[in-house]
Amino acid sequence: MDCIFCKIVEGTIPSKKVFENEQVVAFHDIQPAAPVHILIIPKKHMASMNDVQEGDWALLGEVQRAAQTIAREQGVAESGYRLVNNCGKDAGQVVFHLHYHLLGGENLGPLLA
Ligand code: IU
Repeated sequence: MDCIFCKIVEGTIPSKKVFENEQVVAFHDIQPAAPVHILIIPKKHMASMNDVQEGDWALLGEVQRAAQTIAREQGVAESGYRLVNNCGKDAGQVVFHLHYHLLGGENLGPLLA
């Protein structure tokens, strides 16, 4: 599988991991767009939200559970943060392994400027 995030899951490509359990991994984005910018991914490969199967919804719940934990650990739970999934070309998705961006650490401004 030629997927960079699968390689991060396997550990064959290094990353600065901040969270890992059986189903989910989270690591620092290499090009942070905010003081806190963490990518949270299911270990299971799925290209985008369009590819989520009926049996995967609990897994996405685990991704969001991880986001809650990571936000606390990164110190942004109280100040606030944004959890973003880009799905497909028009949203600017460039890595086709489903992921959520956890962004915070500053006032992020309106989502749609
Ligand atoms: P997007 O939602 O697919 O547009 O976001 C992909 C993100 O993955 C983007 O913010 C990149 O900086 C980030 N990223 C990374 O952290 N490590 C990598 O090896 C690669 C991309 I390729």
